[in-house]
Amino acid sequence: MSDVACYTVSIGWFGEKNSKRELKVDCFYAEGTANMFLRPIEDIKIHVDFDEMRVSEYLDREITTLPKADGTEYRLSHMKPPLGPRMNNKATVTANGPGFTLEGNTVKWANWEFHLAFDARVGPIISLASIYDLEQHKYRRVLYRGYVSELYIPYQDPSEGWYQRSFFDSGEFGFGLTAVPLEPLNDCPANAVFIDGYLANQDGLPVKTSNALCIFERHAGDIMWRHTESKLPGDIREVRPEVSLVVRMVATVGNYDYILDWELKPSGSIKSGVGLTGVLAVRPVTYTNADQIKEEAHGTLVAENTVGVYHDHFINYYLDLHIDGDANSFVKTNLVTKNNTNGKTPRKSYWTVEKRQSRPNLMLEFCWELSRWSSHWRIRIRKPKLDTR
Ligand SMILES: [Cu+2]
Repeated sequence: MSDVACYTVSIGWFGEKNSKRELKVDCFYAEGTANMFLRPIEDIKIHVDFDEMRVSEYLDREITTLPKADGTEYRLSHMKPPLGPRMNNKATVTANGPGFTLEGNTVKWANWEFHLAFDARVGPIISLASIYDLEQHKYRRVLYRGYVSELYIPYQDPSEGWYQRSFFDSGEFGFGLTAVPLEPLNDCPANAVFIDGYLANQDGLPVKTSNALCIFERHAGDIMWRHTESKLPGDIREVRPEVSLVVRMVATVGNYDYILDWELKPSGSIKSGVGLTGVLAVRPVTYTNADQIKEEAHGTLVAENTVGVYHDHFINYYLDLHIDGDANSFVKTNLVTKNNTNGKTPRKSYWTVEKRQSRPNLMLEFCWELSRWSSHWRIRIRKPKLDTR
């Protein structure tokens, strides 16, 4: 019994005329683990009337299955090798040097290993990204190849001089070709390491872009994972700080500056982001005040005689994921509401998840759309197609 911990939960209201000051008691079995929430003692129903201070309902005639304690421990101090106290240090190396190593174009940091390339068209390419599995003692592939494959920017002014303004910032200008030298301390933090980029010009001669890429550890003060357990004796508090490795490049395409970030996290996830900054492409107009606009302006009056023209930025990603090999598929989940009218339970509706699986072995192209003037994000997933190369 000393390993059993219980707490009270509210019982809800399902239309009863007279309800009591009653609570339900849920119990857990903490034997062999501190993760008691993974060992619920299900199917024992205990209701307590708090006005009368007595158990008002008790039912234990159901068969109870108790999930095993193995593999549920989260306290580093209680984990066996190769997990255990040292695991945390792998992600927080920072005191001496950059915390990662660079051999040729291979980056090793914490439990990650990946190849970094600089391409004339798409800029940074992350490939062969693998994460070290401490239990299996080997690297496991996560991403075969990933990059921003294209940006499509159609402006929405059909008038003369503007109707043809639809840009492919990668294909027409080239993210690598428009990469600009990164400024230490401003474009990248003090702990960043810079890498020069080399491309071939039209005569085949090498052209150098100094500080084209930077790599740095990000300690943003965030929490990767935490839990406090106060229902067990001697409060447990486990916290892992979020530390990640960022690869950054900036492409200045005309008036726009794109900040391309690839962020690798010790949890095994990869976060990619494109930051949009720079200056606006504007159209001069005769108006000085929005009240003077009578016909369609195809934009927003942002200053006297100045319209910021409506447009989108469609950001396309090439993501060839190889999570533990190439037998991957993409599953899209939707929430579906279900009505529950069988009378077996007081609960009348709930939602469930419907999953749709795409073809296996696919290459995904994601498309992020950012509508500049509506602060509105959408994610579209193109019909998957096989990578034939
Ligand atoms: Cu824009």
